[in-house]
Amino acid sequence: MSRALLVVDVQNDFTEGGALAVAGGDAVAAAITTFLAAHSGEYQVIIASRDWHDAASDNGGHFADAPDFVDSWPVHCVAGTDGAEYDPLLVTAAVTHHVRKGQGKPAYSMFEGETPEGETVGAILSAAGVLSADVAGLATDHCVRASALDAIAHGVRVRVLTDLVAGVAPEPSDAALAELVHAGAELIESTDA
Ligand code: VGL
Ligand code: ZN
Repeated sequence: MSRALLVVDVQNDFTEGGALAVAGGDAVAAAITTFLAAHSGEYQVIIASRDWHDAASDNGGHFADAPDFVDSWPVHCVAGTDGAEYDPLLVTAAVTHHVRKGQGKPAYSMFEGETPEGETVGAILSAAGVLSADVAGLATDHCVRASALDAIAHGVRVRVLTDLVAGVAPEPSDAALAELVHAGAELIESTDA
């Protein structure tokens, strides 16, 4: 049975000091690196995504001067900028597929993105015969939520590694985890993975 690890948006703009910093983002980046050092061999596919928005565009209303932090946001993860790069605390050597999403439009799920070769996450999982996926990254209440829901919809068994995610806001993050459980995901600590 093939397994996948989905590493969502561990980028400079979502970690401490970034344009849309998530509290605990640096710690999540470092903890995913530690987890990968011990467990990368257990995954046939390791997909990392990056939010990758257009410069000089509001990206379909995703950027706003007065953001509501629900549907609109300060400028973040502009393609080619340092903010869009992986946080250096995340060691990406074991990543098998790099996906970008959000060019010119909001795209919370990594399933909306594609590799430089144009492969989607769904196609990668199907081609590898992946039946189960573990999910980690940022932010719990937005891109982790959307990516995990899409993984469930794709038909794979999903586990959220709860110590390897962090959210923008506590209540929506708790609600997102509850929603994922309702949708069929399992919540586990990475030490139990
Ligand atoms: C994200 C807000 C805006 C995320 C992306 O990666 O969770 N959040 N764009
Ligand atoms: Zn974004």
